[in-house]
Amino acid sequence: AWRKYSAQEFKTKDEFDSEVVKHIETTLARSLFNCDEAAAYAGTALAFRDRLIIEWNRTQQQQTAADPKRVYYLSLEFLMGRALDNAMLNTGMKNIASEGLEDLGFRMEDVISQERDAALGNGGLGRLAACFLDSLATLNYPAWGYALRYRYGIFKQEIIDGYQVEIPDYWLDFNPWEFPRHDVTVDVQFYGNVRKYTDGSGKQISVWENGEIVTAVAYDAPIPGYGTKTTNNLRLWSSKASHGEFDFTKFNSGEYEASVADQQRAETISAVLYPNDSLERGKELRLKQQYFWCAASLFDIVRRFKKSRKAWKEFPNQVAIQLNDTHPTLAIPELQRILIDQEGLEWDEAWSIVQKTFGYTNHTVLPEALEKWSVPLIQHLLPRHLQIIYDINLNFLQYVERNFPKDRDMLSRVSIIEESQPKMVRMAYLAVIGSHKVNGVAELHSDLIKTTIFKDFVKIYGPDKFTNVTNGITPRRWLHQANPRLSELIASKLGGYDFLRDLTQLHKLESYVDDKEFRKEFQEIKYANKVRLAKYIKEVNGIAVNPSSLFDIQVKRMHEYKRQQLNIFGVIHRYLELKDMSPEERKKVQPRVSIFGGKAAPGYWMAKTVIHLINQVSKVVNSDKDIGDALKVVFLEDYNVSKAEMITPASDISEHISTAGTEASGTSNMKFVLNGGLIIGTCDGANIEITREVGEDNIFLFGNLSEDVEDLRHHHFYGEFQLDPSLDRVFKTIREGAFGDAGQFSALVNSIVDHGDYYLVSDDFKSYLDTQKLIDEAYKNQEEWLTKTITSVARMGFFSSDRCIDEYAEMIWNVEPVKVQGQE
Ligand code: 26M
Repeated sequence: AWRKYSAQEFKTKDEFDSEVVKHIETTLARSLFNCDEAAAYAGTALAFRDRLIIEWNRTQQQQTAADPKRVYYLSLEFLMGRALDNAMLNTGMKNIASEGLEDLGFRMEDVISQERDAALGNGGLGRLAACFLDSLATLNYPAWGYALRYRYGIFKQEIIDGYQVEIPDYWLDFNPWEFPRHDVTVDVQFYGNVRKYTDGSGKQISVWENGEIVTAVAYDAPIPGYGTKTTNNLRLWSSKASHGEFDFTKFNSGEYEASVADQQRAETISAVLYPNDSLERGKELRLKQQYFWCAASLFDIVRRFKKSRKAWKEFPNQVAIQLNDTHPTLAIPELQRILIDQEGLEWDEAWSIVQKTFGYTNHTVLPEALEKWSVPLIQHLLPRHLQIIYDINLNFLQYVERNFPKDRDMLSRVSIIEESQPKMVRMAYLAVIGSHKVNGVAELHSDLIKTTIFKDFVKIYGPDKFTNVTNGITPRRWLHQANPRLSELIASKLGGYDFLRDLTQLHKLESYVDDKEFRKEFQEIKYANKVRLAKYIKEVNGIAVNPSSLFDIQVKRMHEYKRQQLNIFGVIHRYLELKDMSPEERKKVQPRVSIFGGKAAPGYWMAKTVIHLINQVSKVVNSDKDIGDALKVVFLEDYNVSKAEMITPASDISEHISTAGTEASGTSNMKFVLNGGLIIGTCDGANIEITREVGEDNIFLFGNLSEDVEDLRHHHFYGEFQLDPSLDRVFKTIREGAFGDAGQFSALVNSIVDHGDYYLVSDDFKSYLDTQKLIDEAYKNQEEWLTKTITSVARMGFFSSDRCIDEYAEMIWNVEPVKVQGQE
C-alpha cells in the first residue's frame, strides 16, 4: 500500500529480519534457539518502535518550534487495544515485515495476536478517546492525550459455571510502546490546610500548605498518524512516593516498614482503572486519581506554555483542553488556582482564561452516572479547591440572580452545590460553567441534554454554548485492520487506499452495487469472516455453529439500559416457537446464531444475572436435539478491543436496542455497518443518523420513541399496563425452571413485572419480535440483503472519527494542523 519515507525504512525483508534478531539477542537477551512467537512479537515490536521514535522526536521538535495552539485531550480512559498492527500500517512497512517473519518461520497473524491489549478503559468512552488520538495524528493536529498509567486495566472476564468471574489485568510486564520519563515529574499535593493573609499591597493571599505530596512520573507513548509524518504523544502519569525530607527522616529513624507502606500508598493512586460501577461512587481513591491526573497534566501544560514567554491572556490562544466527560472537571478549579494563587492574576482575568480554555463533552444523561462528590470529602482532600468551587458558584449564582430575578427556584436548581445531607458538588454543572462549549455525542443526545439535564443552563448562557459533535470511528483500525480483505476489495475499486483518509469516498462503491463480480467477492469476504468467528467459537466455547446461519451479535458492556435482557428474552421466545413446530416446519426456519459478549461491572448484580441467564439458555438450547442448527446461543467471554476486531466483521445483524433516549451515541453500531452488517436498533443515539445516511430501507428500527418514554413509565407506575403475552410466556418458562433454578432470575423478571419496567422491555417486546421476523424473511433473499449491506457500507463515510475531529477543531478548539516535514 502506502510507504512513508525512505530514511528509516527496512528496505528488504532481510534488513528487517536482522533487526528483529538483533533485538531478540541484545535488547531482550534471548537466544535465537528457543525463539517462540512471543519473542518474534517482541523483536518485531522493537524494530517498529525504533521507526516510530525517530518520527515522534521529529514531530515534537517541529511542533515545539512552530509553537501553535495545541489540543490537550484529558481522558481517564484510552482503550487502545493492540499497537503493533497499527504501527506497521502507519509506517507502511507491514508487507516487508510479513515476508521477513515468514522466513523466520512465523505467520504475521499469530505474531500480532501475541500482544496483549492496552485495556485502559471501560467501553465506548475510552475507545472514542483512542479513535480520536488516531484521527488527531492522521490529520496533523498538534495534540496530546493525558491519562493515568494504570498498573491494572479493565479486569479480564472469565465465565465459570455460567457466572462472570473477574481476573486482574496486570498488563505492564512487557510493554515496548511506553517510555518512562524519569526526568519529567510533578509533585501533587493532597490534604493540608489553607492559610490566608493580606500582603503589603492589601491583597488577599491563599496558601495551601502542610499537605501530603505524591510524585507523578510521566510515561509517554507514540501515536503515529496514517499517511503522515506526524507522531503525537500520549502521556500517562504514574504515581510514586515523593522523596522529600519527611520520608528520609522516617527511613533513617528505623521506621523502614512505615516508609515502605507510605510508598505503597502513593503507588496505589495509579494502580487500578475503576470498572465504572455505580456502587463505587464516593470512593476517596477515585477522587484522588482524578485530582492527581488533572494537577500533573495542568502543571505540564502550563510549564510548556510558560516556555514561550507569552502573556497570560494568550493562554487560550495556545491551549485548548477538552474534558472527556466530567472525570477531569477538577482541572477547572485547578487552573483557576494556578492563575490566582501562584501566578498572581486577578480572579476575573483568570476566570475568563479558564472559560476560554476548556470544552466539555457529555456522554450520558443517565442520572445515576452523573458524577457528584461530597463536600466534606473535597474539603478534606482538596481544601483550597473547595473554596475556589464555592467562589465560582457564588459569582455564577449572582449572575443568575441578576438575570433571572423572578425565578427564585432557579438558583437552587443550577447551583454547583446540591443542598443535600451531606452537600454534594455537581461536577457536570461545574464543567458547564467552566467551559466555553459543551457538546453531546449524537444529535438526539445533544438535543436531550439541552432539554433535560442542562435545560436551565441553556436559558442562562443561550443555546450557542451547546453543540453537537456526532461520534465517529477510525477507519484504519475498524475497516483496514479488522477487515483487510474488505479494505483491499474497496481499494481495488476506488483505485487505492485514499478512502482510509477520506471515508466519504466510499460513496463511489454505490456504482458497484450491481457488479456481479464485486458482489460475489463482497459476499465471500463476509462468509470468510463468519468462518473465522465460527472457528473461534468452536475453539473457545466448544459450540459448533454453521457459518451459513444468520449471525446475530450483541457485544457491549452489560447494562440494563442497553437491554441485553430484551435480546435473551427474544431468544427464549424463538426457542419456544421452535419447540412448538413440527420437524418439517423447523426445517423452513431461518437458522440463527445469537452471539453475546460484554463485561458487567463487578458490583452490578442485575447485569451479572443477565450474563448468567444467557449462559443458561445457551446450555439448554445448544444441547436440545430438536433444535439443531435452527438456533445456537453463544456468550463470548472477555470482550475487548482485539476481540471486537475479529467479531465486528462477522455479523449479519447486530443489536443496538437501548431504551430510546438512553444510549448517548453508541459507536459499535458504526463499526458493524461499515463492515457489511445490518443493524436492528431503537431510535436512539447514532442509530438515528445512521438511518439518515444509509436510508430507512437498510436498517431495522423498532420500538417506542424517546419522547414517549416518560408517559410509558408513568403508565407502569400507575399499574396501567399489560405485560406483553409473549413475554409472559417467556417468564413462565423461566419460572418453571427451564433454565435452572428460577430463584436466580426472579429479581430480573420482577424488575419488569412488579417494579415498573424502567427500561420498557415489555413495551418494546412485540415490536422487537416482529422486527426479528422481518429480518428472518429479509435474510432469505440473499441478493437483496447483499444490496442493502453494500449500499450501507457506501453510505457510512460520515462516521469517520476524522470528520468528528475536524468538527471539534473548527467549532470548539480553533486549532489548525501543523504539517511535519520529513527528512528523505
Ligand atoms: C455504569 C454502571 C452503572 C451505572 C451507570 C453506568 C454508566 C453509564 C453511562 C457510567 C457512565 C456512562 O456514561 C459514560 C459513557 O461511557 N458513555 C458512553 O460514551 C460513548 C462515547 O461517547 C457513547 O458512544 C455511549 O453511547 C455512551 O454510553
